[in-house]
Amino acid sequence: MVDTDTPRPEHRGMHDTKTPQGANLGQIRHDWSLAEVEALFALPFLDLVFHAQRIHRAHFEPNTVQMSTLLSIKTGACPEDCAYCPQSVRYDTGLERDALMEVAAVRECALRAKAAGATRFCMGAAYRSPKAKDLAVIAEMIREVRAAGLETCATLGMVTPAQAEQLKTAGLDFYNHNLDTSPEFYGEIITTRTYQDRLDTLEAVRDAGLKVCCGGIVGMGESVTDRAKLLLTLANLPEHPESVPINQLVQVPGTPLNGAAPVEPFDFVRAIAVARILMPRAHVRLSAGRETMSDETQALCFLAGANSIFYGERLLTTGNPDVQRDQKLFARLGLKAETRPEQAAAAPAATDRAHVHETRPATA
Ligand code: SAM
Ligand code: DTB
Ligand code: SF4
Repeated sequence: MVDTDTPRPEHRGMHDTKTPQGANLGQIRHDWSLAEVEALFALPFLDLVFHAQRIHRAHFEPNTVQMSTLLSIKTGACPEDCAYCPQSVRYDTGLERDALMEVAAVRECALRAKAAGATRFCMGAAYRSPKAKDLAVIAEMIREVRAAGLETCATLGMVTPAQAEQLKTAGLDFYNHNLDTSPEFYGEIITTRTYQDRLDTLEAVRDAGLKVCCGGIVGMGESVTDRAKLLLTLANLPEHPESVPINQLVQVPGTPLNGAAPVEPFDFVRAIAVARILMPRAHVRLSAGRETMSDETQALCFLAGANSIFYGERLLTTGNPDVQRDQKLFARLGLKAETRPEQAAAAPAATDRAHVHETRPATA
């Protein structure tokens, strides 16, 4: 169990991150228990955010945010039944369908995203899993986006080990595939593929040498325990995802989850903070949901360890704050955009990794 005592002034320093088992918060671990993660969620808000921010500063340059731009390269008519998703063929959301885009058009969008300040370009397709002929075209898109000087990410549904290899060969850097929620709540949201299917795709992606982008959604009617179980599942994977998107549900009329009880902003911030504590080296992305979020809530998310956003006025099919609003927010908070790793060589991150130890379960 995590020590929930509020640190007294004379005890500030390392002591306030000790758990009764002696494990310091901030270690890279893959053996979290549900009780420990639930205890983090139960911490007083300020203690939780304090721990998250301290851990964040031990691993990342503070005040720096990675910026990814999304593009829907194939829109709508998806056979899956994800209850949150405007792109499922099963729900009448009035969304216009679009076939797979032309490579040249994708390249144009990538160049615009780069000019606006993004460092990563994420191509999303409304597939259950990609077909061979589409994957060949997407491989070409990946080559073009890479040649334009951007990191590449794709989210195309389930992939086999061979497909993951093909994407890696094309130059893909990251593959996004979310677990979305806890194994227990999952069946309330999606019935057309299993949690194990998702874990299998993540394994294929990891085995192919791709970086993993995997997170979930808050605000679908799940309990705090479900949020804890989602983050526990991610943290106890053999390797932590390099990128952890925490989405707030974007409610879309026509989807079954339209009208779900909105998330209390502090609870959303808590999910960000726990993700940061459990996965200290991951980029935690404040993902969907920013359009309706106040600047103050976003600032709390950054304080709680979020250090990545989707940048540009569209997510896949729904809105996102426009570039002007984000630039103004960054200026108000003194935030700066993260440069790509190779660009950052001259300015190493303020890391303090000497004390970091990996703790894995014997079976991992
Ligand atoms: N079809 C692919 C798949 O499901 O893996 C890729 C695209 S899908 C839109 C990627 C992720 O976006 C989903 O797993 C979900 O976490 C997130 N997402 C989709 N609709 C959302 C919504 N309305 N609000 C928040 N997140 C959403
Ligand atoms: C992720 O976790 N969120 C992004 C990205 N990965 C693909 C998608 C959010 C989609 C929000 C609804 C839409 O715009 O269609
Ligand atoms: Fe299809 Fe992906 Fe939407 Fe699910 S989340 S309906 S798989 S596009």
